Amino acid sequence: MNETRWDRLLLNANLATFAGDAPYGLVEHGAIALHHGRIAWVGRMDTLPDAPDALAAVVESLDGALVTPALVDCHTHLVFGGDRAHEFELRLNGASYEQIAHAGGGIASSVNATRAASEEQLFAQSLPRAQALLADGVTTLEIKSGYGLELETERRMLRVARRLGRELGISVRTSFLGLHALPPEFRDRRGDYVSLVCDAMLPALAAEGLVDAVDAFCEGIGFNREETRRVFERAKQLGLPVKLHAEQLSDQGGAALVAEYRGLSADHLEHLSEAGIEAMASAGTVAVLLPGAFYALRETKLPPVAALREQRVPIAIATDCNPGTSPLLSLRLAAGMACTLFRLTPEEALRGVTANAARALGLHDRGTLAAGQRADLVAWNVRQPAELCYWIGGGLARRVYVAGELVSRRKPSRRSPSAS
Ligand code: DI6
Ligand code: FE
Repeated sequence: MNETRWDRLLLNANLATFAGDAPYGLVEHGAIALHHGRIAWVGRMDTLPDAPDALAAVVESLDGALVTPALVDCHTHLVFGGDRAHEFELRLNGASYEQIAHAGGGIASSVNATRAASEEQLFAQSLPRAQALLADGVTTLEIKSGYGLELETERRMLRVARRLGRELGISVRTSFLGLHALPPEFRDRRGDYVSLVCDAMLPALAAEGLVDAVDAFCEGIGFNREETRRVFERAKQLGLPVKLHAEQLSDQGGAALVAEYRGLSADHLEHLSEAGIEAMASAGTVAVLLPGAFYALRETKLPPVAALREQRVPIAIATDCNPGTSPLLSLRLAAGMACTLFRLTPEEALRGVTANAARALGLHDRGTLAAGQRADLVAWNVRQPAELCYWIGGGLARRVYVAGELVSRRKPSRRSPSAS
């Protein structure tokens, strides 16, 4: 056997590479070679340097299936105890998210359920959620803490996040979200809680290798700019990148603050101002839009997509998977909602769950199909990229590869849904 042969060669694919200038970076009648966990070659089949069998140990035809980079979900709160279906009912009866939070529900009720759950229970409850995302094409997943609000439970959440990555064989990036809500035991002692987060919790969890980035909820019902700045300063000292829940329910100037720290992303952004956009544009901070929360809260104020485009701020889309405002288990559906609700083009939405989502996590080795990138990719049961945003529901991911290895496989459907 020829030692220099590629591990695997996929033929007859419609490749949405998100590299190059063509719409979607599309390469029709394409081939893609995987070797040692990386993409070794991408291009049109008729430009392959030799006969397929001479080039690779395993050769497979995809019969014209669409292949994309595997999806990257860059904002989730996927690890939590319990659920909040009851609050869903309350909201349908007219209660607002903020009213429920003020009455002791909301994030606080998930904090109680999460504190009460053992590590094993938290893992068992979170695993099916991560599996659902994976089955729908996600192989890189950000997971935040923030339902513990004390050291032990925050640690437990982050350990569960790491374990999900290990056991599912996917990439998990963790964010410490100590400033998510004020824990009830610190009522009237806000400053003390912020000090605890900055001086004890964050340094301890960072030292244990559990923190890849630092996030906060900068909002009227969350933390103000000065409190957020304190945790950002500590993150900076520890050499950790920052990101922020900003301008979700009101304009707090959070986007400009996170841009000042050259943050990875500012997320939500329905109430983002022109000044916030400019600050993000000059800092290279990614705008992460979360249509699941917009939908579930029945918001009406749209994020300023046209202005973000104009200022060339990269846009990413994520599920925000969480028990309160976005119990969403499909990133592909989030991309579709970004089109329908926020008027992104399907190409923008799909870049938003691949290349730009990777950038929002500070990862430069994934999110496009190009030689040298990680071989994280999905072969879909559709032919055209726009179909990934167009179909609502349905398990469309045929095969999911992580670092060149098949991790999830569904029966190939002979036809795309459009042909049936
Ligand atoms: N914004 C969100 O979308 C989630 N957290 C946040 O700061 C919601 C969290 C929850 O309601 O449980
Ligand atoms: Fe969130």
